[in-house]
Amino acid sequence: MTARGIVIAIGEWNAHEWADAVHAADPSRRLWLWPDVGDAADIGYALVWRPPAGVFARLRNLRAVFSLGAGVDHLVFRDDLPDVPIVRVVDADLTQRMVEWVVLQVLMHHRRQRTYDAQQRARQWHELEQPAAREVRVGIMGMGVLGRAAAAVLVGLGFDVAGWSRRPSTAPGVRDFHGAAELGAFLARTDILVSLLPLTRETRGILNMGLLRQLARDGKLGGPVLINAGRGGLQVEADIVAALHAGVLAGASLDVFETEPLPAESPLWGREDVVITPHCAAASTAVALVPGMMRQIATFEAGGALANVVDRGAGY
Ligand code: NDP
Ligand code: OXD
Repeated sequence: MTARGIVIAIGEWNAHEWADAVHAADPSRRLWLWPDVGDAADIGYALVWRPPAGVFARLRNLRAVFSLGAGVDHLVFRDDLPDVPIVRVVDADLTQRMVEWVVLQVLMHHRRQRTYDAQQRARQWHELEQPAAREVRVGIMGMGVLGRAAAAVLVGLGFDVAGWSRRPSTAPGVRDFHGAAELGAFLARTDILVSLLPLTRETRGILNMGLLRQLARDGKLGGPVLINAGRGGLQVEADIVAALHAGVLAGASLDVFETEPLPAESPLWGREDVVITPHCAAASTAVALVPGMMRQIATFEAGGALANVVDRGAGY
C-alpha cells in the first residue's frame, strides 16, 4: 500500500489553519498534527515549518517533504533529513507580498520618508532634494523567484536596477552580475542594496562590513542603503550598526535577524535610520499555499514530477 497520509509539523505557527486548508482541498486524505501521527506507516507527506526534532525518524514511508516557506534553511542544515524530495514554496501570493515589502522599503529610502517623519515630529516644514528614480541604482542580491519579481516592478518605476546571483540571469531591463568575480563591480554601482538571498553555507554572514564598504559612495541618496528580507543569518548585525554609525551606510530596512524575535537589547531598535519589521515581508498563508501543494501531491501520485524541488547540494 502506498502511503497517502499527511502530517503537519510546525514549530511555532497555527497548525489548525493549515489542517483546515488541507481538509478543504482534499477531505479524503488522512491528516495528522505532529506529534500525533496515528499509524505512521500511512504518512507519505510532511508539511513542515521549522519542524521539531525527531519528526522524520518516525516517518519511514515518507515520499516528500513540503516546506511551508520559500526558504529551506530550516531543513537543509538538519542532519536527520530523509532521502526524499524537499519541495519549497513558489507561489504568486507570497511573491506579491515580498514585492510589496521590497518596493515599500526602496521607496521609503528613496523618498527620504524617515527624515520627513522626524521633521513631522518636530513640526518642521523643509523640502529635501529629491533625485529621480532613474538616478538611483538598486542592486538585488539573489535574482531568484522573489528577486526577479521585485526587479520587474522597480524597473517599471524607473530605477536603474542590477541583479547579482550565482549563475548568469536575464531579466528585462536588469543588468546582470553573477559569481564571486563580479560581486565587487555589482556593489560599486549600487546605492540601494536589496538582499533576497537564501541562507546557505556560501551566503552566511555575507552582509558584513567588508561588503558594505564596497557599496557606491557617489550616489544621490547621501550614502548607500541596505535592505534585507532574505535571512538574518546573511547579516552581521554588529557590522551593520558600526556601518550606520560610521556613515558607511545611510540607512537600512531589515525584516530578518540573527536572532528572532530581535532581542530587546539590540542597538538596531533605537536607530531612526533603521526600519525594522518582524519577519513579515512575505508571510505564508495556508489558504493561498495549500491548494498548490495538494495539486502537486496529486500530480506526483499520478506519476508526474514535483516542481520547485530543492537542490540539496546548493542548499536552496
Ligand atoms: P530562489 O531559490 O528562487 O532564488 C535564490 C537566488 O539566490 C537565486 O538567484 C540564486 O542564484 C541566488 N543565490 C543563491 N546562492 C547564491 C550565492 N552563493 N551567490 C550568489 N547568488 C546566490 O529563492 P526565492 O527568491 O524564492 O527566495 C529567496 C529567499 O527569500 C528565501 O530563501 C528565503 O530565505 C527568503 N524569504 C524571506 C521571506 C520573508 O518573509 N522575509 C519570505 C520568503 C522568502 P541562481 O539564480 O544562480 O540559482
Ligand atoms: C519564507 C519565510 O521563507 O517566510 O517563506 O521566511
